[in-house]
Amino acid sequence: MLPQRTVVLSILSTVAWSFEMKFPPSFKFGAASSSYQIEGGWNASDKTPNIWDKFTHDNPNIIKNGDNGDVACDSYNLWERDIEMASELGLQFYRFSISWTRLLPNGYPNCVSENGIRYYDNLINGLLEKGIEPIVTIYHWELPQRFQDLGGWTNSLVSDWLADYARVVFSLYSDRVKTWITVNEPSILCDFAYNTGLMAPGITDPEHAVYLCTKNTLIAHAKAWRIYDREFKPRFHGRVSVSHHIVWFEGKDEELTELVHEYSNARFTHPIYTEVGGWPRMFEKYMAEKSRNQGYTKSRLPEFTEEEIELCKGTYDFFGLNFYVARLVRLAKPGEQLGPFPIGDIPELDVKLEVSPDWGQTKSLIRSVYPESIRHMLNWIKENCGDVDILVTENGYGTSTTGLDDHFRVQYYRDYMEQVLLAIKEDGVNVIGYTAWTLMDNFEWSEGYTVKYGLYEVNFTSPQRTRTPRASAHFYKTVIANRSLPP
Ligand code: LGS
Repeated sequence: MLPQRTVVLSILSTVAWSFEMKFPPSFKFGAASSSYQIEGGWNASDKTPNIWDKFTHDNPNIIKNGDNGDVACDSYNLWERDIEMASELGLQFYRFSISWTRLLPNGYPNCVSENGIRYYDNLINGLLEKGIEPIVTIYHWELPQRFQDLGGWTNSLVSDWLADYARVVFSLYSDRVKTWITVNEPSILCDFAYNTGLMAPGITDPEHAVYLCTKNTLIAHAKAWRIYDREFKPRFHGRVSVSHHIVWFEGKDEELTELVHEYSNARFTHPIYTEVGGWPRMFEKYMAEKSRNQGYTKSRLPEFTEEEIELCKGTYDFFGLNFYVARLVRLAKPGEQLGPFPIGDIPELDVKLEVSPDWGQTKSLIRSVYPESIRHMLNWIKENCGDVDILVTENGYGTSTTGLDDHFRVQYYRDYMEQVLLAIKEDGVNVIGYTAWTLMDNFEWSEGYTVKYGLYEVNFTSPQRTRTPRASAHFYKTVIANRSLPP
């Protein structure tokens, strides 16, 4: 038995600690997924192929093991189990996405699938019955293939295609869904799909397509946001934003680091969250000069008209942050080999990206484990995007290790959430919630099923796609129940 004094001291320190480590009462905890990564049912009912269906079927060599999302976690059939898991964890919200061609088989708003409507109705209603708020991502990278055949995100018409689709989604579900994400990670969407070609549709055009995509995703988001703002917000009082994938950069050369921030992050945030709008200035100037030196008459970065600048400005009700990556920045040495963007380096800026030996390292694409970086990032948003409500819409740890004892993921969640808490308590950043990526192992894009992020392990060899909670699921459940972190 412990001496009485020790017991009293230990109780006191636990009380003091849990008080300090307590999240504010309004703070919400959730988990996320996306349709292509979990649903399967790729050709069920009247659904037509999207770009990921075609990309995986045509390019098994790009995806690890030639995997695809044809069946994935089979959430098309197992959605009730997904709700049960969300409920077991005590989630306050579940962020999932809608598959465009499951809802609109020909992509256009004039033909809505009854089965598609029903599938998402069931999911939304099932969550609400368990007291879990549905947060819906309208576009998590699954463009109807027929639109890709017309140029996809490089065709400026895409903003109207997305806006029309968004209006259908808002009309169907706004009575029950109050938080919306228009586009998931425009930066990863454009930089991977149109620059490096690692994601569907696999286009490798770092000079032009990537910037057309950048502009078009911003306009598409802005049109969808304005549709909600004008036609739905007065009745349903919800909130709409983007989920931005933002990378934390550090470097000795401050000006270069700022340019890298503008190129990677502010290219997508500056047009939306600043009062002046348009492209971040240093990056805009850099592109104009570089393009001139390359012999182009015009900058490779497409211009915004005054009207477009106004269209995009202020189109947010909160800031959605997907956060995973930190990098050190330095100028490449003459003749130094640069890795492909954005996994390795940034050839457009002649910049080398590295992971500091002071940070934790992983073998995954993300490479860095640096919990303080999320706090830096939250402060960067506050300083650069205004004192806005921030919802962490994704954060998590991917590994090729299987098994239920994922103590490294428990540590990761604990340490990153601690930094979120410090940003709230010490720095006064308005972080309103945290979303774990992800509820269960799923199809991790070009990594196929080899990289696992799940709170629940999924057995992909069993036809039942059995889901089993990992140590991290038990941990997250306790955090949510106590609304506080362990030491
Ligand atoms: O599965 C995705 C998760 C996992 O890791 C999810 O669908 C995406 O929204 C999100 O992008 N996710 C993710 N991101 C890590 C991105 C690594 C990019 C490396 C860039 C290095 C500079």
